[in-house]
Amino acid sequence: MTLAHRVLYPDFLSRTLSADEAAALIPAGANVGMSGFTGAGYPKALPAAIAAHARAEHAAGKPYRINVWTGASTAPEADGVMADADAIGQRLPFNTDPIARRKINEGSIDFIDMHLSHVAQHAWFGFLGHMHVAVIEVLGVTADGLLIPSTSVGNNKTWLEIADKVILEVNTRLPAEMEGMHDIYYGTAIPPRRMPIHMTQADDRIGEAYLKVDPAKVIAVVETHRGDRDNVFAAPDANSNRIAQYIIDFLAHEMKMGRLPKEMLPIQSGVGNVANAVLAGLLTGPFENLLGFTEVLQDGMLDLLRAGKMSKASATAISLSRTAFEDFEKNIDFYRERIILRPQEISNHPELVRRLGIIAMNSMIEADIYGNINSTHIMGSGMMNGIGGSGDFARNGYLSFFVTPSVAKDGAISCIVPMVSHVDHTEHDTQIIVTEQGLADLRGLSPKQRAQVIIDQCAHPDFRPALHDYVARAQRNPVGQHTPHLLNEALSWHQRYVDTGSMRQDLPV
Ligand code: 0RQ
Repeated sequence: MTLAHRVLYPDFLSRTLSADEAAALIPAGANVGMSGFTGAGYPKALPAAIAAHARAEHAAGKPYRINVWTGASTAPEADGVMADADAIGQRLPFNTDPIARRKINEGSIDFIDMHLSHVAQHAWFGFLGHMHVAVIEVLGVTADGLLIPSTSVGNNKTWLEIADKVILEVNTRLPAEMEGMHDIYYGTAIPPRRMPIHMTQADDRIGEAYLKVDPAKVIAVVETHRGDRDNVFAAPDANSNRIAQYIIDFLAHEMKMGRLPKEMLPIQSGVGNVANAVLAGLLTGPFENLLGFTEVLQDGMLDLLRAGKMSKASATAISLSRTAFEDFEKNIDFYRERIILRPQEISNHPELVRRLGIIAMNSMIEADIYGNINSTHIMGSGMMNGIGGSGDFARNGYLSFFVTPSVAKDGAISCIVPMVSHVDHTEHDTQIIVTEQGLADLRGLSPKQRAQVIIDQCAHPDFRPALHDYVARAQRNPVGQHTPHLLNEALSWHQRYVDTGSMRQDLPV
């Protein structure tokens, strides 16, 4: 399909430029809002052109960096190429690209790690500064000038509204038949007296199928003909399967006890292998007519939809492996009836997460004995990916799970520690912690009770004695017996790892 088949608004066709020509319109220092969420719907031609432009400017002795705001992570063709060319000054709100991660941790990219539901509103509150240019991937433009969104919606609605200028990347490879799958809500406003969001079911449609843009702002239309990155997953390993089974057994028990309604509650699932293992477990589990209310729809949820186990899924992005995407394209009429893609301010909205009673499942780096969670930092200082949507769902969900294997780096690191080296989710937001060792249900427990349950159920046996010893000695500390700690030791496990390459106490410090 050519650009002329996708862009039916004649005025835009006359604004067609090459990616290089369009990149040259973005000045150094610009705040640029890009589409893209978890490897879906990101611009594929402009970032490489921006990187080439930056290299040429640097070679001529001119500084050139732009600030890149997206929905969430993109791909090597976007974050990767721009970071490699030192074209990114500031980056928000989430990143998984290894080159960008290295530059963030070296200090050459300023990274702002934000709750994904906050990004759009903080931008239109004016908290982040002025947006100069938006670069948005779309699947087409209607004869009326409305934009057919791509495989992610993310913050595109907001970027199109607040940017001075807009560059549209029209992707002629991704299926135009996605038209009608999106639900763009235009009812958000600045306080005071905001209206409630009228959604009472995860599959309610409350908006419109198209994004709007002021045609006067569109300075370039660029064609691209490439699919999203291949979001491939390893098959769930033994640990992931055990974690998944604990969660499924727990949900079944909660239902039996009358603490979960018979029809279940909508499911949010983070990304990664454990998340996919839980979804795979649901495929053969006892629950029917499931609903998804999540941010990223991955292979596991597509499987549930195809099998009829899940009736509808709401997300802001559809991020699939190549094989799953082929199935999605082939059966697009089936999936269009069952998938709703919304702006991330809605897919992750705390008001909706709480009202709908979402069951939230997210992975973490480490938890401490009292239930504080670190989702983002390695040894307190190095950034991994960012908090993403985990906080939007964890604080407001009906049930909130955090999962991890009990050890990392071949057993050198305990993922259950005396005190987390960075806090993303406090003890107040954590209800259930699960590792391959077991499940700790922390609801209704005091800090001291939580410590016993977390150590006994979730810590690896190799680290349990040292954790119990820490707690026992902390409980003899006269300073405070509510959340007993030994401040001079609380982070010593991390320091030992930094010094020796292992948290194990049998190694010399
Ligand atoms: O490092 O690759 O160098 O070996 O951390 O660990 O076990 O592969 O875990 O891919 O499931 O990611 C929390 C990062 C988990 C992810 C996190 C090392 C480990 C490895 C990755 P290597 P795994 P996963 C929805 C919700 C925040 C955002 C979120 C994440 C690497 O889930 O980014 O939840 N979450 N979003 O070796 C030091 C420890 C460690 C450790 C693991 N305790 N100390 N290193 N590692 N545990 C999605 C969005 O919001 C878009």
